[in-house]
Amino acid sequence: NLINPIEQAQTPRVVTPFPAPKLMDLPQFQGEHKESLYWGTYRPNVYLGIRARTPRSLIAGLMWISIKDGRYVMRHVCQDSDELSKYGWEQHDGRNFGHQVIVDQDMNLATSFLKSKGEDSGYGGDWAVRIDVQNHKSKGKEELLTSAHLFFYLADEDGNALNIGRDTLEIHENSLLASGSRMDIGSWQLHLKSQDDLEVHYAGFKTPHIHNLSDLVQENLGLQVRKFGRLQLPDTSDDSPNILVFQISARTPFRTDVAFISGTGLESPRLEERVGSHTGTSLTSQLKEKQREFDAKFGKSFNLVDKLDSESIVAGKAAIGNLLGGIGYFFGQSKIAISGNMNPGNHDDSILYWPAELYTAVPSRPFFPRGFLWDEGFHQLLVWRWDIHISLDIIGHWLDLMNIDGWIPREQILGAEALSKVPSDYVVQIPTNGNPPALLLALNDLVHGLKKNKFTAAESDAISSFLERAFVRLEAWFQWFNTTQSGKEVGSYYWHGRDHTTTRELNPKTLTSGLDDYPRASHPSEDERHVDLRCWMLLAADCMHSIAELFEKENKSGKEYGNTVKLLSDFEILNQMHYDDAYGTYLDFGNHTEKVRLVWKETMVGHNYATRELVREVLESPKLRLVPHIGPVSLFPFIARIIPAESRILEKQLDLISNRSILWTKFGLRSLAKTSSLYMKYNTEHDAPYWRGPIWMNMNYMILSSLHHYSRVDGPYREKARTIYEDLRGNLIRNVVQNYHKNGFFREQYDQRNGKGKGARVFNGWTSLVLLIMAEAYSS
Ligand code: 6A9
Repeated sequence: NLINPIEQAQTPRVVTPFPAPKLMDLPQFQGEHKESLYWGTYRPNVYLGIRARTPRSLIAGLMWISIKDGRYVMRHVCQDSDELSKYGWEQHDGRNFGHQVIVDQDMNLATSFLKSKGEDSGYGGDWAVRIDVQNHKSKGKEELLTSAHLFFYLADEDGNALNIGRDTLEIHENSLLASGSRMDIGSWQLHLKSQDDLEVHYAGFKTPHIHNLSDLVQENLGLQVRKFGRLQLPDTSDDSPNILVFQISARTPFRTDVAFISGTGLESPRLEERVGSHTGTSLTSQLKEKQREFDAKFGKSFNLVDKLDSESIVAGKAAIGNLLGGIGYFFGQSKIAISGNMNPGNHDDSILYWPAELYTAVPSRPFFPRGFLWDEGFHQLLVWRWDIHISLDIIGHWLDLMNIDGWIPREQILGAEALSKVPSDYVVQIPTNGNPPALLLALNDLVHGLKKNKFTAAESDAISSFLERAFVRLEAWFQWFNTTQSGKEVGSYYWHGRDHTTTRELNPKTLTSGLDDYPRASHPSEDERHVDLRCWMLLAADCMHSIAELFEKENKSGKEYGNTVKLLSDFEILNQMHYDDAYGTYLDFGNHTEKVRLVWKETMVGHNYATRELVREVLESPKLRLVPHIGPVSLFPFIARIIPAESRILEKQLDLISNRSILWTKFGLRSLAKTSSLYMKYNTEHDAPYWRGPIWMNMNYMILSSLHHYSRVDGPYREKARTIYEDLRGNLIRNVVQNYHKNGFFREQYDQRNGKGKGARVFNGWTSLVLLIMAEAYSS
């Protein structure tokens, strides 16, 4: 996607791509690799959605009818308000296979996905979907529930016309549902097979607005009900439809297989054989085989045997299954703020980033089905242990989103489907704002793995050539942080972009840090020093140094990184800048007062109206000082392992972590000390505490990882670290696993008072790190 020079002259700098060869153009991402990842369940925002990794794909998906309060409702897009008691990929290998279980009131649906490449297959191979439908009880609802209606659709984002199979009503004689042809894969056919007594109806539509598919089907069906009193698609179509929806109705229980076959020779006698091998008993045995392979690979990758009970292992499989099954492919353009007020929700002007692809895992299918920069770093800690090539592909996509300044937008809202989930105030990305370079956590693991010869030859080659090409981008990324986020003093940093004008927030948020409302200095200023960012910079410098070493780039830049590492890991300087002896921990520094509160004020609007609003009252002038809030931020030097093993400060940190009145709970560590003045405080009238108490898995994982480290290096506090490590590990696993089995889901955070999951449901982003905790897999 090179921009021609004339266009480039007019392109604002902020939307100019970083001028270096793209990672995704590396040979390792072409050819067989690319083809092997072509089709997949890459639409995590719907309960079951398939597409190819191409900007305008043929997409497939599933809807079904459920009954709520005596009314028919359509299920399609993952929505919390659907109140499904369970859904998610209990197994998924990120490539060719997945098995999802869905429980919607009395209905149980299981959806399996299988992909394979045969001799005759078109580009990307063939795939099959199996849907099993059962009723598990039907108290008094017998009549409504003994039959079920599924809607399987195909839609061509490119607008290509799809052909309807010869006669869907005679599906048992002729399994063909639809056919067509595309540039990418050639001719294709969709077949449906079932042993059960099914009825199939269809509707065809021509429209470019594919993200509204649920409405389209619902309206069409509603019309049929009103006109003819039947819940049945009309068996008619617009001319040259690019969307075909097939209604599959049957008495429960039933099973149906859908096979997508592509390539030449679709008219040949082999076709029937190919359909056969993607459906029925042949599909059953292939799915069983894939299931076994998944289990074996799970065992090999995470090695949990003897460590844990079977309940934990089931949850561990769901952790990786859902993370991999949640990987999506997106295409579109971010909106970027260019001028004026840089605060969220207050953007007069925005421009579009270049059209870009993103292959990424997502934090949560129903709530946040899109890419988030720092979340992805944590996701990759799991993914690289499962499949290095998928992981490099994901990290490569992210690094290719870097602009000429070395900036990567934090939240990626690409394409109409993604956009439809985000309130307009939150769409625009601010190019002066950062987000932790957590992708380096994963890259750092890979670099160390390379040095220790942990990978196969093919993996090592892939990682090396990746790092070699990534290096200039990583340098630019480092420079972006080092120049735009630096503080007044050498070796100090702060998250730029906090709002110093707001009068509403009890403590102005720091969305950039990823820890949103975790309290910082009460009055944002240029004098701030954020201890977490300082430690991220150490990690970044250290990672750059290791990569430079690897390629013997012992030149200027390699040395500079070495010097930065020295500076940022200097214990004395760290202590001078951030240590508070009274609290025995590390703290932010800034213009701060503890004496703030929210109060209701009446303000006049014009002459007649008075409105009441909650505003901040400052009861004492702030002054430059250490900011006495204790939480994960205070523990970053511990996380970064800067503290020497024999230091008394290490003992103090361990005491802080294990202190029940401060951070410790039976369910994990709080995100803010119980003793903090802002513990569990609302930030505005509507902004409930988020990182002000509840337990978050990513921070707990990082702290646990360091406890593990200090329990293995010699020193006077080794035993102490070991005991705390084991207790914390046990608490985290027990609570997440119990919640999973009781409520069916992983959650965004856990209540520090009773362990209950809260925030977004189906949060299989970094909460999945519980699997690495089970496996005791940490960075070296
Ligand atoms: C706002 C409102 C439906 C918040 O997991 C993604 C991020 C993390 O990166 C961040 O550290 N989450 C954490 O503090 C979720 C953020 C969602 C922002 C979307 C739009 C949506 O209303």
